[in-house]
Amino acid sequence: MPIRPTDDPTTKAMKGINLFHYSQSNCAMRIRIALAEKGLPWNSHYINLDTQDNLTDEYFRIHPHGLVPSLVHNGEIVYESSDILRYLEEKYPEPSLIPDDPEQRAEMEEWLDLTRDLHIKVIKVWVYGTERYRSKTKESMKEYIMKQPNQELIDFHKMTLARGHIPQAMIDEAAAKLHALFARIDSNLEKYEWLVCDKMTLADIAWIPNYTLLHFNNFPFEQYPHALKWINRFISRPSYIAGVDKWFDYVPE
Ligand SMILES: N[C@@H](CCC(=O)N[C@@H](CS)C(=O)NCC(=O)O)C(=O)O
Repeated sequence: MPIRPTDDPTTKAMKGINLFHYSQSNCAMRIRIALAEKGLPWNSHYINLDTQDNLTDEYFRIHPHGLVPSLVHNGEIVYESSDILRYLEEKYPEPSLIPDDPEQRAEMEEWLDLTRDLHIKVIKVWVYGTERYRSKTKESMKEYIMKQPNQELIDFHKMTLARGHIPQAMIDEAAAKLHALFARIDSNLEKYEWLVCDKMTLADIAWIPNYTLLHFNNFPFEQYPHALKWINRFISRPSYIAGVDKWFDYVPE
């Protein structure tokens, strides 16, 4: 179980489920959806990425890279959205969000790992690249470089600030990977009702927020009709409304 050891008395004293999150983070959406699917009450700790709330010393005591989401559950810290999903499943196994069949379970794990491994290289590169978006300024980048230990993230944000932004070849490569992934998702959904079997699992919860993010940039989901049916079914679920839609209207204090 990926628990981050801590001696910090404030963190250790936190009771219940405490989620550190940001409204529009796709990584945070998956945790809010899972909590809603499991019907678990939780305390919201809003980390406003627009004002770099993630770079405070206080938040680094929880997340070693100052990213969202992170979870403090009865004083135990867990970060990385796929690990938080696994943690919640272990602590709160009902209703079950894992397949009964071991091969399908292995595939679910693969989808969880993929969303972690591809977050910067594929999802972020394509989203930021297609709209030439920057979430940092040259000024805010100075503080980011000083505090962020994750070199891949520093390099990514620096690239978005460079004159040519993200090179087109990288964006094209990310697009090709996304198409391959959604073709695979589509073919799975031709066989099953959900991504790895006929039951909703953590794989579905991990991947639906990638749809949320990509569709704002007009990723051509119409090419994947089985995936589109799954998307339409998912986005009308109460867990999606509570975990995603509701937070788009959130105004930080
Ligand atoms: N693989 C991590 C990625 C976390 C991540 O990159 N979160 C983004 C929001 S989706 C973030 O906190 N960005 C702030 C930054 O880059 O400074 C996870 O799934 O938890």
